[in-house]
Amino acid sequence: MELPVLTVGQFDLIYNGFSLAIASMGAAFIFFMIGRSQVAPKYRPALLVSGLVVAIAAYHYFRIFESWGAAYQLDAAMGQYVPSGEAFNDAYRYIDWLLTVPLLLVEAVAVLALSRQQSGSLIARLSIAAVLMIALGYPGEITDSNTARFWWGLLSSVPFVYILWVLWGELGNALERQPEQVRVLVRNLRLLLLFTWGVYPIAYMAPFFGLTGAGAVVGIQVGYTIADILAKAGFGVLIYGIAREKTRADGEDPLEAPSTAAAAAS
Ligand SMILES: *C/C=C(C)/C=C/C=C(C)/C=C/C1=C(C)CCCC1(C)C
Repeated sequence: MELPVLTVGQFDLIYNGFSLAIASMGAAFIFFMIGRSQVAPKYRPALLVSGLVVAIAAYHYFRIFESWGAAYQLDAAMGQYVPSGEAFNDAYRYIDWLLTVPLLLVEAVAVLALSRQQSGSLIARLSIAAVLMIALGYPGEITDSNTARFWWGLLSSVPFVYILWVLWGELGNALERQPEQVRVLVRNLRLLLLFTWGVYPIAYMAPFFGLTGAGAVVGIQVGYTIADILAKAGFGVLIYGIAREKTRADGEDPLEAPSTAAAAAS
C-alpha cells in the first residue's frame, strides 16, 4: 500500500507497538524455555514449539521495526512524518505467518493428545489450509485497489473458516477427555484462538470501515500487532498452563518436593 503522511502520534503508536511486540516475544521465549523443566517430559515438545514461534516472531518484529523507522522521516516544518521513499516491507509479516501459523497449529493439536496417526493427518490438513489462507491474503494486502483487496480477502477467508471450524470441533471433543481442572483451560484456549485469529481479517478490512490513508495503516498495523502478541505469546502461556495442570494430574509434578513425588508414585 502507498504510505500516507502520518501525525507524530500515529507514527509513534505503530513504532511503539512494534517495540512492544519485540519485548513480549523475547520475554515469552525465556518463559517457555524455563517452563519446559516444570512440566512432564511428554509436554516439553509443545513448550519448545511455543518458544520457536515467539523466537521467529521476535526476529521478524525486529526487522519490521527497522523497516518502519527507515520508511519515514520527520518533516520538522510540517511537524509530521512523511514517507522517506524507502519501502516499508510488509512481506516480513507474511513470511512470519507462513512459518508460525503451522507451528501454532502443531501446538493446538498437541493439546488434543490424539494418536500419532490422527494428529499427523490433522496437522497436514490444517497446515495446507494455513498456507493457502496466507498466500491468498498477501496479494490483497499489498494492492492499492479496494476491490482487489476485497476479493483476495474473501478467498483467504475460505481456508480460514475451515481451520477454525475444524479446531473448534476437535478442541470441543478433547474437552470431554480432560480432567476437570484442565477442561476450563482448554475452553479458554478455544476462545482465545477464536478471538485472536478473528482480529486478523477485521484489521485487514480497515480500509472498508471508512478508514483511509493514515487511519487504515494505523488500524491494520496496530490490529495485527496486538493479535500477534495474544495469538503467539498469550496462546503459549495457556498451553503452558494446560501442560502444568496435566503434569499435576498425572502426579509427576517436578516442582513438588522429591519425597512427596516419590510417596505419590509408590
Ligand atoms: C501468529 C500469526 C497468526 C496467528 C496469524 C494469523 C493470520 C490470519 C488468521 C489471517 C487471516 C486473513 C484472512 C482470514 C483474510 C484476509 C487476509 C488475512 C491473511 C489477514
